[in-house]
Amino acid sequence: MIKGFIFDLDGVITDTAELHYEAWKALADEMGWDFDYQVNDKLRGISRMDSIKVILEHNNTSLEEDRLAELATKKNDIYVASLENMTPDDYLPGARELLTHLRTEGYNVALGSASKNAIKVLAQLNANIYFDVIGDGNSVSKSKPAPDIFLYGADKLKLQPEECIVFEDAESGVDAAKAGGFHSVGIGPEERLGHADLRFDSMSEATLFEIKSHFKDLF
Ligand code: G16
Ligand code: MG
Repeated sequence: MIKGFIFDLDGVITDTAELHYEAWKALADEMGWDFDYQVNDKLRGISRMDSIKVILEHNNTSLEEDRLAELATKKNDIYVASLENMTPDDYLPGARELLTHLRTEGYNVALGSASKNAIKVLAQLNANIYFDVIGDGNSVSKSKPAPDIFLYGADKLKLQPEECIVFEDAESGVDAAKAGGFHSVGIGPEERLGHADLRFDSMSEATLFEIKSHFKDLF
């Protein structure tokens, strides 16, 4: 029986991919690295340090761990500054409606994000009210595709993985949900999320009615 929902943040509740792109692009330009939207898409759901490694690999370059951390911090400063412009108008269409519906129906809801800036993003959106538990990039050490962040959320909600549905926009996020024994809903294209139990092109289609219709034996 489904009792809880665990939401990824970036790409599910709000679209920060563009802000991450702009911050990585500014760093890449300064460093003379090649970086485009295709590379940016590979960074979906993965941690900041893993992201910079993907960018370096794409450029056939390597750097010492200390220097990597320094540059990742530089990118993060640019990203965090850009969050100042985020407002409650920046939910992805349909996200706030679904969160509100889950609240009124009394479901348990957790955040399961890889971001260390999740608290800041939730504050900008005024979204704290929708979550019983916040799991972010500071809650666990192993990032997606490891299931740890979702297991953390379920544990804090006092639920078993099979009692929860995870919402994800990243391939590695659906992998993580599956590895942990959760039901999964993918938000995005078939090429990226074809392995999710249920998939929608966007959050505006992800209504509680549609979810209940698909997982009908579990409600
Ligand atoms: C998000 C983004 C990733 C980003 C990661 C870490 O994960 O999708 O692109 O690299 O957070 O973010 P930060 O640098 O803010 O710690 P999620 O899991 O919310 O999609
Ligand atoms: Mg995401």
